[in-house]
Amino acid sequence: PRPVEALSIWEDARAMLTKARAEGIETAHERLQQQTPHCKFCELGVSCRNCTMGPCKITPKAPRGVCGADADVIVARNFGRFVAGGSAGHSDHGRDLVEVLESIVEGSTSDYRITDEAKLRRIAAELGVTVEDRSTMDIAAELIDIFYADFGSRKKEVAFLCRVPAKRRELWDRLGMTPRGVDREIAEMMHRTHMGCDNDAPNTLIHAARTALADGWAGSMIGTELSDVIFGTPQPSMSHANLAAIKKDKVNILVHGHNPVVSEMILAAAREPALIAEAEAMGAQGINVAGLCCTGNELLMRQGIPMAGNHLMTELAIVTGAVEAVVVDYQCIMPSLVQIAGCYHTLFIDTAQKARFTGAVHFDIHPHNALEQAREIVRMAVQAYARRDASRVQIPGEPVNIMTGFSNEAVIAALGGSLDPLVQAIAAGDIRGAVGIVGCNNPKFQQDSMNVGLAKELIKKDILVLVTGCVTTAAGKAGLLLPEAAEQAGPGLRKICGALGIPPVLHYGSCVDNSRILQLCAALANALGVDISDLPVGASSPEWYSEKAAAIGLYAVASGIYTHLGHPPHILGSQTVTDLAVSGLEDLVGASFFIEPDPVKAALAFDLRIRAKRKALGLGE
Ligand code: NFS
Ligand code: SF4
Repeated sequence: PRPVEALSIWEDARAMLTKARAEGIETAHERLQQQTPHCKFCELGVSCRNCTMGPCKITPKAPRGVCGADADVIVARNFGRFVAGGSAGHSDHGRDLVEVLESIVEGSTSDYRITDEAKLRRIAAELGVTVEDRSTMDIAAELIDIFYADFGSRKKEVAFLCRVPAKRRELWDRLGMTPRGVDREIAEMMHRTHMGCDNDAPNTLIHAARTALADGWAGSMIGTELSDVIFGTPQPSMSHANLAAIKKDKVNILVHGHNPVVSEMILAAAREPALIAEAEAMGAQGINVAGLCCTGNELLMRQGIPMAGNHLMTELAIVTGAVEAVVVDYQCIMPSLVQIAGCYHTLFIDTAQKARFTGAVHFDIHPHNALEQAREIVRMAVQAYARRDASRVQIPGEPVNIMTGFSNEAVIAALGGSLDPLVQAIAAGDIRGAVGIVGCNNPKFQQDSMNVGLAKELIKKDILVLVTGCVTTAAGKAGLLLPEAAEQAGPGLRKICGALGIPPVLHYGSCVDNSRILQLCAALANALGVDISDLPVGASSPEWYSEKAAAIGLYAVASGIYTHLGHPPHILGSQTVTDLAVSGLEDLVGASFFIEPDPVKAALAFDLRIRAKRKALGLGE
């Protein structure tokens, strides 16, 4: 086996990997080795299983599948479906928030309520809904119709395109990239990639971009905005991160997955005095809810709960032996967690009909029964505390403090009510540009080496970094989400952070919250009267693994944002598709992908890009 030092940059991860090995517990790292070498054809994207004349794979001796599809067509189709999968994940999550809002309006739930009425009204007004002299519920009802329609087929474009700079919208119209409806674009992608439909790789990729844009500017954006309306818009607050977020003397419940709908209820139940008293009666010092992955991010942003870890920490968190329950909703939940939980007293509880795990305890949670079910879950976790084996508990290290809660609303408030000071700081060159570092862990990389390495390099160059998703915990554990981290930044960024008391790396939320970054870029472009592609900004997903990350990368590029990936998607088997991704898209949408596994070189590429964009805007380098 590979030394644990090679697998992760973190002491807490290394300690738990060592413990897992000693206890005979297998993790993603061992399974990666079993799967290596991967199938070359799948890796290059040149295998196809879209019909039963195949499966087919492209080789020099067999350059076409049975139907005649060549490498370009097969790679484009596979990538198109990959992006559709990611867009579906984010967007179905967004739809779940519309359903919760509908339950609130219909009065079929009292567990959820509208927390930020002002935001609801602001969004409604932005989308052309009359808000004067109307009740909040009335406005909400109309908003629900608008958002449901965004998933359908009757619209020419999704609602939030009103936020997009005019130049960009014209470009999308011209290219046939304007997203009309979330479900429509996803369904059309499935249609196009059936045998004998879209057999022109560039054309398929244009639709892949449209599908991704439906995610970023509709599905994800609806998810973010309605989560704020229902659970509150994030405001800066302090919390902490790493496995020491798990407390030795408390009942530990980890919430994992993506949607705040269930995890907010778990937290609410865990804060009820009656359940805390039950925990104390069991000899525990209370109940501790900590987060994993994006559900963790959602609760961290709004409720300040600590983060136990990101994607590659999810298995290792259970290995501490101190977790009573892992409560999951959906996405990025390794099925292996059921087996690992089974090696301890840990309960693995699934809560969504669309994400069931064989061997899990299932709770069918809906808006009308959510809090009651959450109480039952918390009670089970409290009882599990009695079964904890103290001799197997090992919680490594000390937690690292982090600052969280940077919604655009909070940033604008911190800037004194408008984006002008940010625009001025960019114009003056104190902040030379901004890069969003987002996405995952992947056992193919030393965990968080790229995520942290890139963030550090960028802030040195006076480039503000925004993080979401699993990069959050990485940046947090590295101490970068603290105002003190400004000492590691270049002089300009250090000055601005010092004046505002903010970190040089801002936590912007979960992965659907990348829509906050889109909105910020659009607002900056509108303020300057330019297109998003003219801004000195970039995006990166250094250690990405998921279909969702591919969708994010593609909507970033299609929105005009230069985007880095630490390793390529499965497209290298087609020269046409690869060329388009890494250069051809530049001519079409004013941005492209670049692939670079070295964080220092990636930072240099961003630096060059930002220099060029600043120069074109008439700003100093
Ligand atoms: Ni984003 Fe969040 Fe993490 Fe990657 Fe998964 S949790 S939606 S996909 S692994 S960042
Ligand atoms: Fe083979 Fe074409 Fe069928 Fe794909 S669609 S499996 S390339 S015959």
